[in-house]
Amino acid sequence: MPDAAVHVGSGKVRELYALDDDRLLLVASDRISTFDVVLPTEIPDKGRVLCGLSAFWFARTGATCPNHLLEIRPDGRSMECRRLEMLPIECVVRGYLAGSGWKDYTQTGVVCGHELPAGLHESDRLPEPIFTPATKAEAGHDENIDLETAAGLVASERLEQVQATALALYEFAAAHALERGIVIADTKFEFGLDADGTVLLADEAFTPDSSRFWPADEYAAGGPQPSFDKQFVRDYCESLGWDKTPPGPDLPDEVVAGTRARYVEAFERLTGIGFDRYMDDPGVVVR
Ligand code: PZK
Repeated sequence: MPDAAVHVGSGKVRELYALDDDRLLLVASDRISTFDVVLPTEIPDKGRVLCGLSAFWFARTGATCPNHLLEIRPDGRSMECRRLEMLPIECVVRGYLAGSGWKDYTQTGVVCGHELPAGLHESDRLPEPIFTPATKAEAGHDENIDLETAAGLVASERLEQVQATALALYEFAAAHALERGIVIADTKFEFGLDADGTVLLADEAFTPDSSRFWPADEYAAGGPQPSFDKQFVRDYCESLGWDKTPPGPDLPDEVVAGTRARYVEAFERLTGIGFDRYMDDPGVVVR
């Protein structure tokens, strides 16, 4: 009998288990967070959508960068992956000016050392995508850092390599998504090294939890954009006047159903695969 999986870590909405010395199991739950708080109500199949999307992108970007995916379990939410030595930086690519990028720009005109043109507005598309690394905070928010600081954490040759890889991955996925009506405004990657020192893409990739997905048909720069996946949840929470400190509110059935439908819609648009087919046979996304 194989050894039991040993729990080795928890994220806000994911769990990590060790299978053996070389393999981990990354399990995507149906938990949802908003305004940095995990809510008491789950969104059915959210974890399956995110796991399936990650696997879809891993299968289609393997030529640009090898990745940690070994297989998806039949439950559709658990990914067996290679155990790597993770690089100690978050590799963020921004194609649009939002979140902390917009905040840094308003204060200094600079984002992670990139001097951007004057006069940009919130959510503007950038002249070209920029690589904006961040530290991995144990608690609280990741902190944006410039390339020199990042090079002190991973060595400058390694940084050049992951920067070029991250930009290439973003360009590929953002173009694919835009053809299907979704703007990927920005995205976060994590990379790790295998025993040979090869860089692999790890964690999740191009999911709505690791990226900002915006509906392309509603895109209008000059202010914040609606979230493709979480907007019903945000609107409901705002309508309550909740102060955004834990505990978060329970979600009513119609908000749960509407949000589940948006996750499924993102999956089906991006993959071109019916979500029911994925539920039947999760391997369908990697073939
Ligand atoms: C790894 N995390 C993030 C924390 C989660 C996820 N392939 C890998 N090898 C070694 N370590 C990791 C990975 C990956 N991916 C990922 N932390 C370590 C994390 C908590 C829960 F689901």
